[in-house]
Amino acid sequence: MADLQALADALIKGDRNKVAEMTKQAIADGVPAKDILEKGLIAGMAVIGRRFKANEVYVLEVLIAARAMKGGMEILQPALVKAGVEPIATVVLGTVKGDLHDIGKNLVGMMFTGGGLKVVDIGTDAPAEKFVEACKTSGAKLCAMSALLTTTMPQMRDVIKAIKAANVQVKTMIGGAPVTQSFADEIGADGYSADAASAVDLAKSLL
Ligand code: B1M
Repeated sequence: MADLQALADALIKGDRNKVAEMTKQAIADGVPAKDILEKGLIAGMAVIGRRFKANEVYVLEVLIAARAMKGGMEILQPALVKAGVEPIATVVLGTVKGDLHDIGKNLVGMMFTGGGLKVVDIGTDAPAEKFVEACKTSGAKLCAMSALLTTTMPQMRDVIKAIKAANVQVKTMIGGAPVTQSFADEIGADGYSADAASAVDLAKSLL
């Protein structure tokens, strides 16, 4: 019988082949897809998130675990669809206009996916209209923005203004090295988080 704790442990170790193998085995054993997702893959990613927050693991380990998660998800996806398991919600994620930094954003995206959210990644250098359009077309409940430059932080205010002007009903959250809670308060963002692990907790609390 499939051991979901062992699946979580393989993900924590970033062992992509083992994660793929064990996901296949769990499906073959008739374990519900939702349990494989929540007690195996998401549980493993949550541990990585906590360790990352506590500085016990570094970016590279998170990337390797996320790659293993992706491998497992590819195998699990058809079973999830068949079982009617929906993502918790859709999140639009992008780096704001004028800003090409995407390592942190991608990490946040991986943690979001690892937390059971569907991510619509609109990339870098994304103008306000692109965020608004993506939120409208995807039916997202959350719009998440990243900025790494002090010069591009004001773009976040523009995105929030554009969302309000278009009357799109989404919560907004921001992050990135120069961003602070007081800046979030100043521009009317619904939330701010300092790192990728907190970002997924914040996203879930906003939804
Ligand atoms: Co740039 N760069 N860069 N750069 N770069 C910084 C950010 C800088 C601090 C370096 C420095 O001067 N010390 C500085 C910004 C200064 C400032 O404005 N305060 C800077 C500069 C000036 C520039 C250029 C202007 C340089 C030039 O051309 N003169 C230029 C700008 C280009 C542009 O964007 N238009 C530029 C270019 C680049 C590269 C292209 C070479 C490359 C980016 C490659 C890429 O992303 N694909 C690059 C890099 C790599 C860096 C540093 C070295 C590393 C950034 C990084 O990836 N960190 C950076 C210096 C540094 O930070 N030490 C620097 C790792 C990443 C995991 O952390 O992105 O902070 P971070 O993400 C964290 C959190 O911030 C948070 O979670 C992540 C994980 O915990 N987070 C969120 C991020 N987004 C979030 C969103 C959330 C929540 C949390 O919710 C939605």
